[in-house]
Amino acid sequence: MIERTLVMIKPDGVQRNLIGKVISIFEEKGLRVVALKKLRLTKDQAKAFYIVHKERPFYEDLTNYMSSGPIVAMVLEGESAITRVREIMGATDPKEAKEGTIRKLFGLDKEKNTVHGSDSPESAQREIAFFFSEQELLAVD
Ligand code: 3AN
Repeated sequence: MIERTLVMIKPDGVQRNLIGKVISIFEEKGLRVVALKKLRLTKDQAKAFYIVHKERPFYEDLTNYMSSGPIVAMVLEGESAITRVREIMGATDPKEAKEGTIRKLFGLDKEKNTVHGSDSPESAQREIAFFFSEQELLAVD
């Protein structure tokens, strides 16, 4: 099934000039960019985005980090895009990520792991709407 998913290049990726490299990896695997923007989240926006993690011990650090510098948010589309993107990103901890995954290649630690991808169809729908209006989602034809 053709799906859409929300990907972020986190502050460590933007700061190290990896925007193009990360997008290339997704494009080479057949995913297509249907929306794209660079922005900086406020602390409150980061807290809202990660609200499902509010009870986790790393919530405060994670939301401080995600609001510490610019990020790139994008919507990717493709066959089974939600699971494909998560496979291409690799495990949360770069030390555990498989060879060739984005987090293995570029991730620094569990927090500065370069990319985010939605973990379910429900998350994808919520996260896409968090960043983009309907008019900003341009279907690939
Ligand atoms: P993933 O992004 O792989 O789905 P989640 O959903 O478990 O990982 O965690 C959400 C985000 O919280 C991760 N992307 C990661 O940056 C951060 N995170 C998860 N576990 C930790 C941890 N133990 N310490 C610091 N940050 C963490």
